[in-house]
Amino acid sequence: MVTSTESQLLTRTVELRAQVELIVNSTPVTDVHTHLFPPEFNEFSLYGIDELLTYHYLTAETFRSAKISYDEFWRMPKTDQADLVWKTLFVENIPTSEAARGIISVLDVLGLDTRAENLKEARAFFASQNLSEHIDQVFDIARVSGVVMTNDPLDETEGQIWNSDVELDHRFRSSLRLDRLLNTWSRTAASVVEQRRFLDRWIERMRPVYMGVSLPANFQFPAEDARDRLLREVVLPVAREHGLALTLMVGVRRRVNPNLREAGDGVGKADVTAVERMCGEYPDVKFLATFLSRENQHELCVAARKFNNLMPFGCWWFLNNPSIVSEITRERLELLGTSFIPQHSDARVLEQLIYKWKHARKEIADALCDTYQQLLLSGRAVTADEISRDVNRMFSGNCEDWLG
Ligand code: RAT
Ligand code: ZN
Repeated sequence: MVTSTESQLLTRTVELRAQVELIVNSTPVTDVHTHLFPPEFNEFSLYGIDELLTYHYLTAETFRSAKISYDEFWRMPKTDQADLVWKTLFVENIPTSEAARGIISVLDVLGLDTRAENLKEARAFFASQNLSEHIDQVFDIARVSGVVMTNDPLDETEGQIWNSDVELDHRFRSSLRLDRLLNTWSRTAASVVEQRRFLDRWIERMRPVYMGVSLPANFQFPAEDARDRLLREVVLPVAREHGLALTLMVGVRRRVNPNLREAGDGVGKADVTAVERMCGEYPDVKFLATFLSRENQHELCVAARKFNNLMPFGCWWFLNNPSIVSEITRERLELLGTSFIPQHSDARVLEQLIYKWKHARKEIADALCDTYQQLLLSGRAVTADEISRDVNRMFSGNCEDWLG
């Protein structure tokens, strides 16, 4: 039981640990990068057991154990795919991977059978939910105060929804994804003036909290290519004019195995100095950065020490495993204090918020406990108030500073 008052020095390990866990588990978080959408976005708004099980992290794992060809799998209806994923990863095997354990955490929190032979009970549960109440419940359980969506106005269906004057639930904020603009060279045929107008128009329409792009492992800045020209002549000036941060997600190798479809992307070690140079050349632009390769994490911390317009965020995609989240969070605390955003969920399906934040909070709490414990051994105790200040900064303060 936690007995200390907010301002009392926590000099005993048991009390310190209890306070850190209490605070980390109860502090609301702003989720700075997701692929979630509110119900007004129709087929983009994903929830329920079939969507959870056909998440691309799990389809990739299923192909490693199920005896099925790619074509056969993709020809199946979604419910059959979900049945196969369940049978393969949860019945015939123990769900040890992070993505598989995530499903267990979700089922458990929602009071569903984690050892079920089939999906009957889970399907009935999700079918009986009122979507808007269910969204409230999930946000509440995950203690997520708001999420940033990933919005691509060049997607025809999404563009139409935006053009229909959709009213957004305030918990879903938008971000303008620039992958097609910056990574698909055909669009670069348009003039700089047209490209700027395009961005201005969508910024006006969507009111994004940042512009974002995922970049390949071989990303360079400066570079002799169309992306460099677009960054310098279109994106960075627009970011400056609108006071919008630019989010860089570096190190993805797209379609390493196209047979896996959405699950077919890989990772590559990138050059952090490219981001350093951009931060140095554009000191009046704020950058959020995350790298996909574990090998880039230390260099990213060092770059952030050199450029205070650079905010490292999240343990992205293949890094979102407890052992790596723990390692990266500890490294960041040691090099950056609390001036970073420890995690984003990257959730695509609503209920993933539950497990991604539950698992992340555990690693963040453990890392913070050890940090304060070491500080105590060095001669400085902390209070519950001070812990709250740190956690609020990491869970929402740093983010809001960058999103403006
Ligand atoms: O983590 C993922 O779900 C990836 O497929 C990507 O969406 C990645 O997060 C991205 O935003 O490009
Ligand atoms: Zn993403």
